[in-house]
Amino acid sequence: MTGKRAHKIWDPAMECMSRDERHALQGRRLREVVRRVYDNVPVYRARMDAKGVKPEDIRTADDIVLLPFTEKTDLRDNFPYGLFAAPKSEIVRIQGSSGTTGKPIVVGYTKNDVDVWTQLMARALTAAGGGRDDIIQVCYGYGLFTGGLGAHQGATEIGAMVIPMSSGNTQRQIMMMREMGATMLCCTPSYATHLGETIREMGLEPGKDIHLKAGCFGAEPWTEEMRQKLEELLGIDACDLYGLTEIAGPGVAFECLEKDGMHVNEDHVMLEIIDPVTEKPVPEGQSGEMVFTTISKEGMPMLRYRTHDISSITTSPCACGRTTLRLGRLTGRTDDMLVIRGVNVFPSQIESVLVGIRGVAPHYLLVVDRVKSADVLEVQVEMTEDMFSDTVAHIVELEKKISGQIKSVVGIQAKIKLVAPRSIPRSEGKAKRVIDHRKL
Ligand code: DLL
Repeated sequence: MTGKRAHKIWDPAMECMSRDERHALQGRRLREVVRRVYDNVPVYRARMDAKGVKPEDIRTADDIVLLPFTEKTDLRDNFPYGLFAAPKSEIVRIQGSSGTTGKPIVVGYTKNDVDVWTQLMARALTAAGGGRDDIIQVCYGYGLFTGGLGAHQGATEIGAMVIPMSSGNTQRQIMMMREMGATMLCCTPSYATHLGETIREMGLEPGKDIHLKAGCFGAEPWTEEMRQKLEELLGIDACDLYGLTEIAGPGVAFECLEKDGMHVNEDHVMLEIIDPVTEKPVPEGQSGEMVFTTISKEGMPMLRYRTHDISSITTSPCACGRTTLRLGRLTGRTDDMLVIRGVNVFPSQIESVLVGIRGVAPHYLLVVDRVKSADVLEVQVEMTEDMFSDTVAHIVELEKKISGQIKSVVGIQAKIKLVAPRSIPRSEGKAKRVIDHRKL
């Protein structure tokens, strides 16, 4: 949907303050957080000592560059409590993420941390048009994963009616959405697509049987093409939502209805974009690795956390009136990048090709293998029902078209395998888009 609504802002004082004022606030908060971790977390103290940096060296927000980086391995190595900066008696919540291998990572929140996170999500839901008259269905998973509880807390804060469905059981989700008259949806974009398709297959019509107006979708990469598909499928405004367990959970950054980049909650986090190799900042507008520092967290603050997520920022004003930095759509993670025959390929590049092609559905899987020491990429993509019953000649033609477009966008030849509708497994949470046999 392109029609813009009037912009609502949850906390205008913080979201619309001048950039100079915010920079000063960041400096004050950064000084406090650095002092806190230096005094309470031996790992940070040792890192800062090794770099010859003392808390008193941090005077303004610009001094952030003096601080050491933190990596996901630091969370694993210090599992479970090693990075906590507050006594356990002050921690009221644990959240975590399983990651792909080994030990989980856990993060501890004080009461104040939960309140701040709630505010961040209240801002995000308000920016997507949410308010007290809304009925918000949360189908992010509840539990250690931050999606469910994060969206739930924010929705409660704005006074909406929350339907805490958690993930899974698509038929029941749709029944509740219809009967309760849900107006907003929170889940991963891949699951939203699955919900939308199932709604259509059940013969239900958005606008008539389903009354969603907007959704806050995140937790995995998605493309502009996928947004358009989702907006058409469900008749909604689909807003991007970003976050990660280590920093807060969902709400670190969010889109407003301008849908022109995600506003970063800079009064609580500082964002740097660096070249992942040189570790130096890249100019505004250029892509690089996102590095976050939490400046108000008490339980487990993070200094210069290397997310491995890739994006760019702009400080240009947004029509909504917020003055915060905006993040471009995430193009992927440095560790998601596939190197195929020496060419860097992001799954999102392939998604943007596939979603724009008639005859295929937005469900795909990239299978990478090494055959006789050469890398081979197979793109499995589902055909739509009409295509599935079309002639073999048309299917072959479609394969050629997809392969040609992938070649022109990413520069490599991929083998295209058109598969039957609904044959690629659906995910209730984050979609799995890549199987790399070279790594297995
Ligand atoms: O995915 C938190 C979240 C929940 C965000 C619900 C948005 C909505 P983790 O499980 O720790 O936390 O995974 C964080 O997911 O580093 C990104 O790689 C990816 N990610 C999160 N949001 C987006 C997004 C949650 N909007 C990791 N676009 C991050 C692209 C995203 N990738």
